[in-house]
Amino acid sequence: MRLSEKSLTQLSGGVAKPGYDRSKVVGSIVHLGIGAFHRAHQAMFTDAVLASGDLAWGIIGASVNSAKMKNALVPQDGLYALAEMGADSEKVRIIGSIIDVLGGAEDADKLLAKMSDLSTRIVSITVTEKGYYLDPASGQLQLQAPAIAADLAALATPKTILGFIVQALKKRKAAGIPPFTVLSCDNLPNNGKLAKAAVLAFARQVDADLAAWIEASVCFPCTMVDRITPATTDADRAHVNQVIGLDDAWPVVTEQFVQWVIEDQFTLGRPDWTIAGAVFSDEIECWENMKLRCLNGAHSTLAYLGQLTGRETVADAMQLPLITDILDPLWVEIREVLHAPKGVNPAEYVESLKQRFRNPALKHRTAQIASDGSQKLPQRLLAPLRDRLAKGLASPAIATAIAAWMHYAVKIAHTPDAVLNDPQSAEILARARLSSDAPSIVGHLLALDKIFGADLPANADFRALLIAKFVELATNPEVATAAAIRF
Ligand code: CS2
Repeated sequence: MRLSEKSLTQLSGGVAKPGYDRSKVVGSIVHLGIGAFHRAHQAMFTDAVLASGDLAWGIIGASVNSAKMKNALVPQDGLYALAEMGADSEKVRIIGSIIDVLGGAEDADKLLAKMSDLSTRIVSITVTEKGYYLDPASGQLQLQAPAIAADLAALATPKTILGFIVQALKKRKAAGIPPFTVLSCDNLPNNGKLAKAAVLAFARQVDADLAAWIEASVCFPCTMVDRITPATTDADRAHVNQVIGLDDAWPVVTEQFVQWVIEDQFTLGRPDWTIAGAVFSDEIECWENMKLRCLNGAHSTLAYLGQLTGRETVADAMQLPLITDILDPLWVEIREVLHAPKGVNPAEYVESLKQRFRNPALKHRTAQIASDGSQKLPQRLLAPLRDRLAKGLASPAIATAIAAWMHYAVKIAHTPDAVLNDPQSAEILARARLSSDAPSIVGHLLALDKIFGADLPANADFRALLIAKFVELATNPEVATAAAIRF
């Protein structure tokens, strides 16, 4: 029997479900990018707020270019199972905070109308790094990107999140309705500031007065979000459905750890997410940098090295001494230039990450994390690298991690039918194929200025170190790089 409001009475014993009256929940948060991460994180925090009796904060989830989630969740009245997996225990519960789901072109008008309405107080976002259309190295909005250019030419029918946000704000301004808060929950440093920069750059192309109004009156709080949430597999679906005793088309499997640190700046109020452990803080930059560099930087390193050594999951990759012997010094290099938040011991933080990465119950695929390297490397690995260069410190472990990304790209470039999942794949693969000689391959890839800027390719010492690490990986018998490389 399909999971739904009605079938909740048939739920297996011991599985928690919403105890509040969902028909009384007011939809005041529109979430753009309703994937597994949002459902494991913000929707879970909001569920706790509703359970505390404050029914003012229901979520309308949306995907601007796909109806897949809508088709899975609408027949279930927005309900889904969240399985929180520890190394040897699991907790499964039903989350009720998503009260409607919109998706794809067919719902574009409805989504825009909802975002333009006074009832929408927060527009939260998880669209991954590439959804902001910012150049990774410079942070400039990619006005030439076809999707952005198309939205600017036909703003009444937007297709990107920037188009939706700016058009909805334009309508609110025209109707005298105060703006919503834009709450970025993506893995970017200063995510609120980047969201603001992207929205303003877009709005300036539309109307200077509108841009000035947005700049003066819209809040874009920064947030640090953390919960390791792999894409749901068929095996996860079968397992969770067996536990709950009902059919959930798209359950979420996540870890037990969760963290959310938020800057407290909201235009039209906010839920009390502290009920589920969220923290409001002014120290967001320190929290974000620690998480992006220590967790995500190590994650990307594990992903590329894991892909080169045949390790399918993060937990598998953590078992390989070759990889942990690179990760340990990587964390030291990152920590040496880290400004940790007050009261946090970075060494303990890193120890806790090791435990989380080793969690065997999470089948987090290295291939999933290896995607979108062009968007991830700058904040995860190149930022600490630049901090170290500024202090005259060498960074052999960070260089190894970047060399691993290069090998990953080169290997895909030389494997028939292999796909590099990255918005810049065409440029990366073309460069990866230009030469088979190690120093030239490194040189060609390092010249990708949208990723590496102008400073890193110009640094002769760093380039030499990177070439040495690239060769070191290629000559290691445990590492399977492309066969064609010459030294
Ligand atoms: C991962 C993140 O896929 C990736 O790039 O590094 O999704 C990571 O699992 C989350 O940031 C954890 O909070």
